[in-house]
This record gives sequence, C-alpha cells and structure tokens, in this order.
Amino acid sequence: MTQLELAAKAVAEVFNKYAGQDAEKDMLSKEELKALLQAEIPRLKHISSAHVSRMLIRIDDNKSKSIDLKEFGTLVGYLAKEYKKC
Ligand SMILES: [Ca+2]
Repeated sequence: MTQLELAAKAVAEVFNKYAGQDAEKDMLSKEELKALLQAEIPRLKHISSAHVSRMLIRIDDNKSKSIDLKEFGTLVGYLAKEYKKC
C-alpha cells in the first residue's frame, strides 16, 4: 500500500473504533467524537463539551448531529493543514 492508502486506512480504522461504541456503528455521536479527540489528539485531552459541540457543528455537513466517515475526513483535513504549516 502507498503512504496515502495507509493513511486513509488508518483514518477509517480510527473512525470505526470510536463510531462502534454505541448502537449506531457507522456514525460518531458527540460523545464518541469527544472520546476520539481526547484519546487520539493529546493536546485535546481536556477538550470541553462546548468545544466538541462547536467542532461537530462545523464538520456536520448534512446537519445530522452525528459524524459519518466522510465528515470525519473534513476534520482530518483540518488536522492535515496544521501539519502542512510545520
Ligand atoms: Ca452528519
């Protein structure tokens, strides 16, 4: 696999790990998104629920109040932009 394919696979695996915690296995709820951010992005370990809500609203394209894999890709895109600045 190429570096990009491995990165996309890793994104899907992280998504599945957290989206699978409640009954709706293919969506990240706000609580699941918070757990993901806290565990996978160390500087967000103490992120507030209000901050998670603002982030969710920003990436929730279809206004479903939960995050699908494509919407999660938007968040990963913002994260990737931060690395581009380095
Ligand atoms: Ca959504």
